Amino acid sequence: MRIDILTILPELLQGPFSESIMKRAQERGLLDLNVHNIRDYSKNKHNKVDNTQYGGGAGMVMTIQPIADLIKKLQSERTYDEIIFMTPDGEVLKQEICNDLSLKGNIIILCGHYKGIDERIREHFITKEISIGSYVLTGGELAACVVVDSVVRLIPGVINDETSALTDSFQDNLLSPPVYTKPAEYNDWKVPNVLLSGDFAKIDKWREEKALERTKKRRPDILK
Ligand code: 6GU
Repeated sequence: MRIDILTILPELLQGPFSESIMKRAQERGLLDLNVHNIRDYSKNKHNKVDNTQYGGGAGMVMTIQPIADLIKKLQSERTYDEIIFMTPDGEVLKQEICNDLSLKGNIIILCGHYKGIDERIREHFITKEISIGSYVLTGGELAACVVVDSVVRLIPGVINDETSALTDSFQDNLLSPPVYTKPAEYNDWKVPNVLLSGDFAKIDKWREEKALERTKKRRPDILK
C-alpha cells in the first residue's frame, strides 16, 4: 500500500512511523509512506501557503495553488483510490473505515491547518473527509498518524500474530476481555482460576462473557 501525506509540518510525522510496527511495515515493503511538504510547492515568493479569508474573520485559510499542484503532480504519476482530508467536520473514524482503507492501493492524506482549506480543494479533489473525534486538534497531522497506524496494522503480514488484528476490540463490536500474565499471584492479587484451568471451552465462554459485560458497561453504543 502506498500512502502520500501532504502537510506543512513534515517533521511532526517522522516519529510515529520510524518505530515498531510502522517501521517494520515499511522495511517489509508492505507500506510505502511518502511525506510531502506543501510549502515546497508554493509559487509565492515567500513560499506562503495561507491567506486571509474572503468576507473577513479571524484565522488564515490554506490556499489552493500549492495543494492543487502537489495533488496534480501525484495524480500524474499514479491513480489514487482515495484523497482524504483530515478535518474535525469529517466522518468520525470507526474500525469499518480502517478495514475499508486497508484494502486500498494508493491513498493521499491531506492535513488541514489554520481555519481550514479553500473550499474549492474539497469540492474538486477530496473524496473522503475524516475526523478522529469530537475535539479540536491544532492540525490534521496527529489525526493522520492515527488513521495510518490503524489502517497499516490491518495489512496482512504487518502484524506477526495473524489472528491478533482480527481479535481486536471493535472488530466484532465488542471490547476485549481482561488479560493476565505471570505471576499467577502478586501479593494477594490472583489471576481468575478459570484461566489457569486448561479447559479451553470454559475459557472461551468466560472471555465472551467478560467482553460482553465490559461492552455493556463502557460502550453500549457499539453493541449490535
Ligand atoms: Cl482530522 N483535525 C483537527 N484539526 N482536529 C480534529 C480532527 C482532525 N479530528 C478530531 N479533531
